[in-house]
Amino acid sequence: MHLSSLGWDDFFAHEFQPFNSGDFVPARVALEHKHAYELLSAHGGLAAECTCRLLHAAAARAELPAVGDWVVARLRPGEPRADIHAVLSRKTKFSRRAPGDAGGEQIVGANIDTVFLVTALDQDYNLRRIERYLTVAWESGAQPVVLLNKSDLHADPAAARAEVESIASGAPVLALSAARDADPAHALAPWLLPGRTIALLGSSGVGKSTLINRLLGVAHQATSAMSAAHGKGRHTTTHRELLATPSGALVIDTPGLRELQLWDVAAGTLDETFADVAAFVARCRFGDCTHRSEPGCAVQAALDDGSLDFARWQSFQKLAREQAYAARKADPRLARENQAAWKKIHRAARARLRAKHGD
Ligand SMILES: Nc1nc2c(ncn2[C@@H]2O[C@H](COP(=O)(O)OP(=O)(O)OP(=O)(O)O)[C@@H](O)[C@H]2O)c(=O)[nH]1
Ligand SMILES: [Mg+2]
Ligand SMILES: [Zn+2]
Repeated sequence: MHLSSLGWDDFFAHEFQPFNSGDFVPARVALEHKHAYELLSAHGGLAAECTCRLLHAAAARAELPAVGDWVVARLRPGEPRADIHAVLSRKTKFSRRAPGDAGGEQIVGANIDTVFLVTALDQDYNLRRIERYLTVAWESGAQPVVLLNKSDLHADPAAARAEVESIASGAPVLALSAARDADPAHALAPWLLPGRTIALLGSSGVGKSTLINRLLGVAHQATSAMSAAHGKGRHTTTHRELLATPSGALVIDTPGLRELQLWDVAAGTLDETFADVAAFVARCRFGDCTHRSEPGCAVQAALDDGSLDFARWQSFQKLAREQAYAARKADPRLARENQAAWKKIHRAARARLRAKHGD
């Protein structure tokens, strides 16, 4: 297998330079088990593990290999096995806050060019969830494309598509049926290019694996028979896996995400997903407007005259709060500053109260 067909390019060749002298080879992570990996390389498929040194040097889980990563591997003589010595810098990464209380960064996929955000046009359909996915996608560096699957179950897929387009900030939106369309790969051809990496993300049961099988042309991935009663799949896919399509693109199937908590999303990213909201905020009279009751608040005005949808405004606020939370968690200094800022606000409020009551 040629490296360029696995997505290798000048960026990674440059990153690999320090390792060129030894008996190291570059390889790409195709499958991640608990403590083991399957790699694709010029030497074919390799079962691999991290060296103890790499395990100990990694300060956080996110520094260990994830699906889509390029790694520095050393072959074990006479075996289709390798040891992973290092992870090359990532061009892009799709992360979320790990489920549970620990809440560290979890890499869902690395070096992804395009992310297909898959929703189904059934009970799963939810504009607010699509906004959340788009926010994480813009942050990842990958190009988002929204796929509205199961168009066969919707009375007017074109209308749904128009509705999603109105909140998608320019990301392409397609309605399709992975199960019923004669050739679902046709509409996706602009992204299914040789050596390009595409990750499919979305809730369980929306049809990610069904679509991947159609793109591969074989039933490689298990798909679930849905229970018609509640329309939910049961996490049929359990591993993230990178697979090559006949067109030469590399697709990553992922288990359905139950929750997608933001991880370290830069402030500007929310403005990208919510360009319309950001434009209103910019027009408020006061720079520190809280958009509650200040005079000259453009947000309140837009909510009043209906030019800003209330649910969209709530969605923006919710994501902004979550972003602030993740940022505090990721940066203790910021957390302390934030605490100090709150203390100041509370002190000022108490002072105002005292002044009012004259004591
Ligand atoms: N009606 C209809 N059903 C579909 C379509 N695409 C997929 N399905 C069905 O939806 C169910 C779930 O599909 P999967 O491909 O397993 O879903 P998934 O997103 O991979 O789910 P997880 O692996 O659990 O994350 C299966 O029964 C599919 O047959 C479609 O276009 N139309
Ligand atoms: Mg699946
Ligand atoms: Zn305001």
